[in-house]
Amino acid sequence: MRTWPSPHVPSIPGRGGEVKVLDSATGTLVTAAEGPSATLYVCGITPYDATHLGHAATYIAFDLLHRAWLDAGLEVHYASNVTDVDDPLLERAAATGVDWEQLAADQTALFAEDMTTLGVLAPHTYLGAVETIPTIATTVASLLDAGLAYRVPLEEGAGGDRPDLGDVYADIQADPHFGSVAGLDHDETVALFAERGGDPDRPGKRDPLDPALWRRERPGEPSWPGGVLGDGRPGWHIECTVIAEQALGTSFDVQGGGRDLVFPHHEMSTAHARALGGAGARVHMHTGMVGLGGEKMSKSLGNLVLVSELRRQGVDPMAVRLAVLAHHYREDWTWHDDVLAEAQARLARWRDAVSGNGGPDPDSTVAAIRAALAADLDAPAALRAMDTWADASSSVGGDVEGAPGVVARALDALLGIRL
Ligand code: 5CA
Ligand code: ZN
Repeated sequence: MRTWPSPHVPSIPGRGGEVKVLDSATGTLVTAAEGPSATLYVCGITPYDATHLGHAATYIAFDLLHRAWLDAGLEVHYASNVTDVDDPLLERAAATGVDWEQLAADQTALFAEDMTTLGVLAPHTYLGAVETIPTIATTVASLLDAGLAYRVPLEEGAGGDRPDLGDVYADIQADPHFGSVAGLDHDETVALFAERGGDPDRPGKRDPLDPALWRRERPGEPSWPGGVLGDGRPGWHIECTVIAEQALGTSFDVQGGGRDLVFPHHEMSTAHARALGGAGARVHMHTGMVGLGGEKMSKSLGNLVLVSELRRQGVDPMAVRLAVLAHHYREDWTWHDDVLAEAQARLARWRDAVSGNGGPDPDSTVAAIRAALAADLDAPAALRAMDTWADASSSVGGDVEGAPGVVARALDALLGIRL
């Protein structure tokens, strides 16, 4: 999958400290990566209705982590995926009468444009589900061989010319550590599983929570050769397990996404990683949900504000980024016009403050921004530090020559805000 061009990260004097983040699996503050390298997997989009502000907020949050790691001198490997075939994408294409591949291609391209304008560093490995199908099929076959997965008989009409080969499901009871990510009890999880794309009532499953690894061909659905599995397409969770493993190895530092992915997606993809003999992510990070009009902003509800629509209206993408950064990444918050207006005013104040040659001493401001980011990516505190510098610059001025350039480069490198 072609990625977007990464923005340039200016080099700034000094070095940031070790980055600590809240591990949502344990609820504790942990070192995000021990170094000297850092590995990050962030779940990518399912390409329809992209890019709404909830998506933007999630990718900007992990972009802060990426930038803080670079500033601390770590060598970062960032991987992500595009779920370019899955039930919700096919359902949307069918409902709107468009070709599913065209929908996925158009929305993936739009997402890349949005990420570019928002100044998000591109992943180093960026893989679509479709292009990864051969590896996923081999992996699922290996889980069947190991007795960690099983076949479920198909309904009448499914399975093409090999209806005897069923769908394949993972056996979660075989995993003693199942539950390590979300920490929910079994009954809570069954309800969530049904709500978030799972099929607890499918006859023939050993446990209602067992997730699909391979779905055999169905009339009207796309399918690909699956070798011993029979033609079909991959399940969602195994897609991320395989792509993360291919890019980063069987164990890596951080897996991230929005909080709606904690269960089932990250619970299941981590369980699959263990079934394959790895550990998956050492740290799990989840962003809060951005809402609109009192509800989570979501494609299924249709209450969306799209980044591309704001761009079309002439809104500066840096104001959108600043509006997102005014909220801590773990916070749930609501998008409304005031949030954008405040960010636009702030951006104008900052631009004004860096327009001269001199200003207040920048060093303590850069140090405060670095410290805020190292402490669980506290972007709002970083913005307040810059506000303090900008206020001082406007009210009392300052005589440090080149100070505006220093703070502007630090904002660009650390927060991705280009003034
Ligand atoms: N393709 C899968 C992940 S493998 C997927 O969840 N795609 S998505 O397009 O539905 O979401 C992409 C990312 O945006 C996910 O990390 C999701 O948790 C996050 N996200 C979706 N809605 C919101 C929201 N309202 N607020 C914050 N993040 C959100
Ligand atoms: Zn994922």
